[in-house]
Amino acid sequence: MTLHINTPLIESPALSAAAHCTVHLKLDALQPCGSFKLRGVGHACEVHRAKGAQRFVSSSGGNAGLAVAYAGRKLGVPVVVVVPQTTTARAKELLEMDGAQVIVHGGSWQEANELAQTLVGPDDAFIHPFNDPLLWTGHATMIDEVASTGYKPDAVVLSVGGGGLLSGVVEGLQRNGWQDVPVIAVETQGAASFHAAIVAGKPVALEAITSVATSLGAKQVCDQAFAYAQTHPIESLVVSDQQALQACERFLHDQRILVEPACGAALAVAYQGEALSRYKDVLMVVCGGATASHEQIKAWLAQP
Ligand code: PLV
Repeated sequence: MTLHINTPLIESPALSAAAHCTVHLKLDALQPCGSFKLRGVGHACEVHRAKGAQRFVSSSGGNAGLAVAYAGRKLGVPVVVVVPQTTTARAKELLEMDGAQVIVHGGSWQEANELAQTLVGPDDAFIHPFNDPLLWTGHATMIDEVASTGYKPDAVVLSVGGGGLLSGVVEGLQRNGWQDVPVIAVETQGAASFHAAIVAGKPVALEAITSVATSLGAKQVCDQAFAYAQTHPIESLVVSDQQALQACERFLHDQRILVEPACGAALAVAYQGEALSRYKDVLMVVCGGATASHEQIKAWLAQP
């Protein structure tokens, strides 16, 4: 038994037409908490509970926090989530709906995270939003599920925030013998910390996050994501906020599923037309995200 579910893998005629190649969607937007995060977070929470953790502490006002809240409720372990002031009312409402205690602190994830660290007692487990091998091992199940269907893609497209999803997907590719399958790692301008690491030759901190895709807003990627860029074929792409937002709108129209701009970033690469046309068949990781309403996405799109 796992906390995450085995999500549908479907071919999308609409995205295939736009991308000039066959596009398969791994629909992790359909996880119970609305994003892929439950794979890694659920795995980490189960391991910590088995070791006797009495409480889970998280520092994410985003989808990682929602996954911890869900996992805690399912495992009967209390959860406290420290969120920055920038966290949307919707995200707080979802966290509380899952029974988590929400503490608002600081102007960004960094400050919320600092307070969260001080709350971690000897019987608590801290669940990091992206930098933890337990998380990556859980995220890798996404590729196990794809491989178990007998389908092998020519490339995988995904979004990068702190690099946990990227690290998990590469772990999954490698443990299924798919070292030859390249990954296209997509970020938005203003949240492009993986791209900055590739340019600098080492993980570096961005001065600020200026993208609306706040779920991609880790100022620096984890070392593992950068290390994989040295050993696995990974291409780094950056799209604009407008491209990510338009991709959310088109995806809602095409597939009737609402995702965050964080996920729209990866989708935008398919909707751009040319970027994927050199491949025959591409796997699109629809990572999801539950913290942006459709009204919010429309309001962002209307901004100049
Ligand atoms: N969101 C993290 C980290 O934020 C969080 O705290 O929820 N797509 C969605 C919908 C996400 O929520 C995230 C991460 C990502 C993609 C990127 O995943 P990562 O951080 O593992 O690269 C800063």
